Amino acid sequence: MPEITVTEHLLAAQMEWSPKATGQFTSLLHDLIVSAKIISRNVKQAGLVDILGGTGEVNVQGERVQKLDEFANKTLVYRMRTCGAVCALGSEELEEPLIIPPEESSGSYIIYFDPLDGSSNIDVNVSIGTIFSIYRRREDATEPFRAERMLRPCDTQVAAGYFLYGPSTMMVYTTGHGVNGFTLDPSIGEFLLSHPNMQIAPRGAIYSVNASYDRFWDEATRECVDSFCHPAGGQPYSLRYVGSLVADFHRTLLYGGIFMYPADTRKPDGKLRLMYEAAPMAFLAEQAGGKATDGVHRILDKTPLSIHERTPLIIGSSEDVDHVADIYRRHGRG
Ligand code: P6P
Repeated sequence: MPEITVTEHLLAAQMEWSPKATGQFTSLLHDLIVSAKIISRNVKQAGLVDILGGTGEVNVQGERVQKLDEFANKTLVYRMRTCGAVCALGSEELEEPLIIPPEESSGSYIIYFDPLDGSSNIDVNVSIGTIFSIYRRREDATEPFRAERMLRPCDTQVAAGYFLYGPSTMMVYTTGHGVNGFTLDPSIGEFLLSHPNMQIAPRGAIYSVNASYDRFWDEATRECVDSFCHPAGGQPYSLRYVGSLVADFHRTLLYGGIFMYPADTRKPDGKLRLMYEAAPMAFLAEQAGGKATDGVHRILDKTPLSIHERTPLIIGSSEDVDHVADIYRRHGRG
């Protein structure tokens, strides 16, 4: 099969689905891909450069900022500001959204990103990733964009995806017409189509949750988790947990099963952020035939009240996600 680059794949898809495309989205995706190639290069060198020292600072999430986090955020902010397609951006590393003045960009797109998710794993050489979610602004581009317009219904995403910095660097994304995976060929510096039309099996055999939080869960959540490791009938599921959402979700996308980050007594709204972690993964999951909820309610039916809003996340094979929702409803949720 001849190699197909991600740009060729996108252009072919636009010919089919968006013949009136202006090229803005292509420009945005190009700069996103260049950012990821730069971040990937630095991540691969993480053990060689004294980059592990961390900045000693703490970000808006109260998490220690690693220098790579800061580098990844600066790389993405610079390229999203200058690509000419973006009017506003939200980042895990920025307390406030960045509104790009009309004199700098007449862009029509809003982008959220987690520049380097799972960065606590950098020190131990475990896969980490960049997650992105893209919306299109609604009103006329000449009207100054207002920050409150960042709070979009999650089911209005026009694109979402992630870059996974693992043994190989991958890009997985959707524009609402299925999910496709591309693997970076370092010898030519191109992402090549390696996983066309990715689909999640309706049911899996792996569950993924930080089981050490058992003591903080409510009875319903304990019953959900227990139903996978001690099922009433059939084989127990295997437990796999990397602690890096991009890695745990990517495995769930490929192998099926379920990833859970439920609410608990310390984090009543869960830990993961809606706009740049849960919602993009939910878009991908549904496009691949899977499901994503907060335990009961569909993630894509949510509209945030703030850009860093958190949510519990139950995502993966449709039958496994439904199984969890049934247990929560039996305990009066929903
Ligand atoms: P815990 C990484 O910090 C992250 O935001 C996600 O990538 C990951 O799924 C989760 O937190 C892990 O959290 O509490 O299990 O360490």
